[in-house]
Amino acid sequence: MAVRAFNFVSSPVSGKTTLLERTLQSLSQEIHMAVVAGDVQTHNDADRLARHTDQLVQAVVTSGACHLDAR
Ligand SMILES: Nc1nc2c(ncn2[C@@H]2O[C@H](COP(=O)(O)OP(=O)(O)OP(=O)(O)O)[C@@H](O)[C@H]2O)c(=O)[nH]1
Ligand SMILES: [Mg+2]
Repeated sequence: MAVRAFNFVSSPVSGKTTLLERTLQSLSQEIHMAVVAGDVQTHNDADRLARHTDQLVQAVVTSGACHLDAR
């Protein structure tokens, strides 16, 4: 099975989570999508996204690191 992955990284408060919320609202009935939500401190974004999909929304709290490594 082919899995396509997109990595959204941008400045704080630039609209990443809003873009993902709208994408899930629009396409989650047609396309199987899962989200891994990385955050330096909280799982607030994962909680926001979980309201829009029953697909896996995994929060990774990095304790300060500003990006997720693939592993
Ligand atoms: N005007 C406008 N506001 C937007 C847009 N997208 C998001 N916002 C607003 O910008 C604010 C931040 O949006 P988020 O989606 O939480 O941004 P984020 O990049 O996930 O923020 P962090 O996770 O804190 O880095 C919210 O108040 C959104 O409603 C947009 O396209 N236009
Ligand atoms: Mg966010």
